[in-house]
Amino acid sequence: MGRLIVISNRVSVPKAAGAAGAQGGLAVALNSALREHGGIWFGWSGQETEEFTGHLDMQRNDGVTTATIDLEPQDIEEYYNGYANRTLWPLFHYRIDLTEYDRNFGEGYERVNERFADSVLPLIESDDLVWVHDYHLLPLGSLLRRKGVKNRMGLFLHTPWPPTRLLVSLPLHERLVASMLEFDVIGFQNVEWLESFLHYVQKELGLTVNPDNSIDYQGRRVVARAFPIGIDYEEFVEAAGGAEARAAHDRLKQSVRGRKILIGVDRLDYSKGLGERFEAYGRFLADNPELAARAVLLQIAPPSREDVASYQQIREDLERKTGHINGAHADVAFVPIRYVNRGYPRDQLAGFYRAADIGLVTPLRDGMNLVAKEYVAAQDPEDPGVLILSQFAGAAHQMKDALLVNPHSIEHVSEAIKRALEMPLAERRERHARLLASVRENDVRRWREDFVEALFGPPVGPPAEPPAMPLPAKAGNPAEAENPAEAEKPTEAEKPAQDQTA
Ligand code: ADQ
Repeated sequence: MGRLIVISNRVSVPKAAGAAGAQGGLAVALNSALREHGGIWFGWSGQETEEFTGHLDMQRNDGVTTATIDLEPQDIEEYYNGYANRTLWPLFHYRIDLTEYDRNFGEGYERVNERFADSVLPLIESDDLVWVHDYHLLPLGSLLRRKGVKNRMGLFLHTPWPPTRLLVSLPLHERLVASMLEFDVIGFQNVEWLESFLHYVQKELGLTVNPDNSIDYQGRRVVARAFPIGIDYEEFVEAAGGAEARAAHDRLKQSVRGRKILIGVDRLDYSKGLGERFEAYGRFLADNPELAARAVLLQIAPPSREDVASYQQIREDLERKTGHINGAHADVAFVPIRYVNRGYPRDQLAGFYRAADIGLVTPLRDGMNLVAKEYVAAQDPEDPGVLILSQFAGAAHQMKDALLVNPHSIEHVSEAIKRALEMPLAERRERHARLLASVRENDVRRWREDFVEALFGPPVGPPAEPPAMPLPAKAGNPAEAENPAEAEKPTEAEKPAQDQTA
């Protein structure tokens, strides 16, 4: 059995033995996969160097080997702050209004992907499985193929995949997506993003999608599938029952003096819908003065990507909105929104979740959203809180027993808050039991086992049919890839598809 080579933008070096609980769920899952299969986790160190040397910093901690490289300031600006976070991130979250198309970003993105490929190449042995993560590294498979890598390679996208009509606004989109087809397995969070991808592949690249959603491309078969990510359920439930969590729970409960608690926990990102959430809470306060006096919203939102202007703007916007709502509804002994810009250790977070009567998870668009799953896992099953979840979070596909809301409608969210606060215990228990069963079953172990199994794959045979049309090496002209006949056909999105998330 081959080793696993995990490649992602950043690498989470395992903490020393005994401190493993301090890591995030995804890092824990990938580290446990690496321990099981052996292998290496490769990525950017997060550090700057004056001139790129390709020097690999290899470390071994707690049974896992990591290899990291440093990047030049220009790389960080154009690849990370630029193409990844100012072009692809907003575009993939349907925000073409925030998407910046700068040629230098595109060049920096390709340059850094090339640097990743050159640096990781010597680490890959002949029967290793290569597992690449996320939107930072979409062309990496193709660059590795060009350098002679014949291994099975997979890509998992943590974000949504946008509708074709939005994606075509990206210059050289055909080239980017065609490069992804050098992977053997392409994984998405749910069937909605998968269908958007398959629609694009048919309509813009003129390729045929087989009934099992595989794509035959240049003599190989590419598997495209939904692999919904989960949390480390065991670890989280254990954390929620520990002393740290109990202390955090009690501290929060005492501080609100019998009021109901609503909690939001999100990176400070415009995709998380925090502004709309605050407005909805303001509406709830205005429309329900009696209930309002008995509730408090705790919003925990650590800043992220602070070098990008749109992230500075959201921070200012939220500070203004909090001030406005608190100004209108606070009195001398009570502030309706507690807005906290910092991170907390996972066990404390688990305690806060457990203390909260409502989990308010209302992103405008989210690949999955693990906070929704953490909130459910942390509840007391005898007296659980209610999850209010955006219908536009990937998690909504699996969590139909939440109160699903349209986060753009402040009335809808405000009414859901009222309904959650008044929900009888029996209904809360029933909904929670079903949500919990799904969170437990679809945990992060299952996610990575399913993906690794698909990556092992059946022996790759010849494709059923030759590719529908060869792709131009550099598809710069959209008209070249247009195939009107394909556009007329029913798309995969219109056919019943197997939803892995069901
Ligand atoms: P994110 O956009 O970061 O991830 P999410 O899935 O919500 O979003 O994960 C956030 C994680 O950070 C959670 O585990 C949460 O507990 C933690 N976190 C958030 N705020 C915190 C705080 N103040 N203190 C401590 N921890 C905090 C991307 C995609 C998602 C997808 C994940 C995983 O955008 O859609 O679910 O990857 O694939």
